[in-house]
Amino acid sequence: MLKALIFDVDGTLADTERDGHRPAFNAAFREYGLDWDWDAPLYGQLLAVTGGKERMKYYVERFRPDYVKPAGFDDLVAELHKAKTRHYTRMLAEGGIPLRPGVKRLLTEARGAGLTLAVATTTTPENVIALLRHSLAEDGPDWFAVIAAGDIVPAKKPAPDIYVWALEKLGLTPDQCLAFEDSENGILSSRGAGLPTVVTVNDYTRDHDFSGALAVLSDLGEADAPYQRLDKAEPAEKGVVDLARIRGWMGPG
Ligand code: XBP
Ligand code: MG
Repeated sequence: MLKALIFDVDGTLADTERDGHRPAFNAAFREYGLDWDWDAPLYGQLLAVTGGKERMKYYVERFRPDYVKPAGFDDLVAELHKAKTRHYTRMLAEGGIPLRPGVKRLLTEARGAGLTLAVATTTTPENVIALLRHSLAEDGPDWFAVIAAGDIVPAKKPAPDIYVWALEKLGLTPDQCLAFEDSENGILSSRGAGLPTVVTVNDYTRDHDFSGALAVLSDLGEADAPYQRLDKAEPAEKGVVDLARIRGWMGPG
């Protein structure tokens, strides 16, 4: 029986990457006098690596052979990442990034029906709290029984560890939960933990491989703007993702 919904954050709850994390990284780079500047297409390539610190190191290795790493490069990356988190959370506090269609509607319905809500994400905990507070509701973080985020597991997505950690905290088995993801790294992680997974794509992830998804959708849909199902040519399914539809997909259990 379905007991909990577990949400990825970046790209799933909100389109945070292109106009949120990316400019926050760039602001941190400027603050530290670096000539690093990540435009939107480059950022799409950098998203191959999850985790901000890991992404900066990947950028240097893959795209900046000219950059001479200083002694204590890992410390510099950690400092840059702190600055980036500060810029990102400030942008959210200034009212930056709305939730994706259908997210608040589904969270509200699930809460009302007594389902447990959780988060499983690679991003830093402060970022999750700021997004939930500023884009969902002042008490948004309290809607979630478990927030699994950031460095609490060393192996980030696509490793299943963050979902396994969330399941342990919830005290639930994978078949009692449904995960929501937006990316290939995300579904590799959730499916690796054995979770049925619904995918809502975005511009960065539309062409990813979502093998094993329960459904691949444009978004969660609103009554006046239904989702489109992308993983099946027919039937041309449309609608809103609500608990009735989820139970239809998952079976009686
Ligand atoms: C999210 C990420 C994160 C964010 C940046 O992936 O990859 O790295 O881009 O967050 P997912 P931090 O949606 O699959 O969890 O800079 O806080 O790491
Ligand atoms: Mg994501």
